[in-house]
Amino acid sequence: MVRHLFGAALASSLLALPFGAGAQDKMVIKAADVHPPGYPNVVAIENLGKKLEKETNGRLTLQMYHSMQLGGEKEMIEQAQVGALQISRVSVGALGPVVDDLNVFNMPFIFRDEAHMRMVIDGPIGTEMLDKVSASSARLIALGWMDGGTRNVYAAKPVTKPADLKGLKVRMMGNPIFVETMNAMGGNGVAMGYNELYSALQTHVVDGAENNPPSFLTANHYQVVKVYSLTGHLIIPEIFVFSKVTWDKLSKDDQALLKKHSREAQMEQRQLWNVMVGESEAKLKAAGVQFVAADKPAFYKATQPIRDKYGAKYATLLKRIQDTK
Ligand code: BDP
Repeated sequence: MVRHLFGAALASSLLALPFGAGAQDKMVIKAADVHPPGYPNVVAIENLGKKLEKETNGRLTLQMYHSMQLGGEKEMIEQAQVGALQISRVSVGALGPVVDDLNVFNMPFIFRDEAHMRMVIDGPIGTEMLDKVSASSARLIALGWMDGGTRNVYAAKPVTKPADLKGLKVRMMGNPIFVETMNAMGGNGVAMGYNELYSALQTHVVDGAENNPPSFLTANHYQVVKVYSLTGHLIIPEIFVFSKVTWDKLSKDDQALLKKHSREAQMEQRQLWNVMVGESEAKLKAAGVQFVAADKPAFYKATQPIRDKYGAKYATLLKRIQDTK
């Protein structure tokens, strides 16, 4: 009887081994992005995966679900929160409703230019913000930043000044700050997922949207509306986050490895981004898209109420952002 029990216990513990949550187990890290293969953000995360695979002799591998296979960014964030997905690369715009601290980056005309934004995310403020996300109740570990360029309005007609937006329904990312920003700019902001936008443009549910040149190109929105007005109202960094549920199961060494390669991915995406922006602009122009200069100071002035409303609680941080040179 005793022998029998012992034997059974041994057999079950042996059986349990390959399926346990031990630190040395194999793991497939699922990553998701709304963008297609070849997009800088997708490539940088795939390369992070290749490094992990090499350095752990295949124990850790990464599988990329690109092109909105797992839905829009709201859905991707939710899946990472419950551990159905490990890495979500999303716009800070989409994460703002989950981690309010991030909304400081979601205000219009907060960064002087892209170089300024990069200095902020690469420096102490960037690190503090990643830590804030990880320490929040969002159940996400923030690994790194990416460049999301400058967002400009696109529609069937030029938008050079606030009056041009009158009566236009313009899709914005799902965050109240953006809808209010578009309303302040003179249009009617409509919150909608990126995954719904192409058909919304086609069916005139919205008249236009706003984004950087690589997204305008790769999401094929330029096939529907062909005027790209350089309003430059938003420069929003992007972020990639890791599911905390899964993170807590990783060994300290694996966590450190992920953090190290995340910083490298942040820098690699930057190089790819610089190239992609130039290529996208050329392709858009070749496809007949009209690039139009806009009265940025007028849009800056029109959006002052948004900075006043949302910026008050970030006064100290905003000063540090402005002082970053
Ligand atoms: C793109 C961002 C992506 C957002 C998208 C959007 O890279 O993360 O989902 O804009 O507008 O520029 O939703």
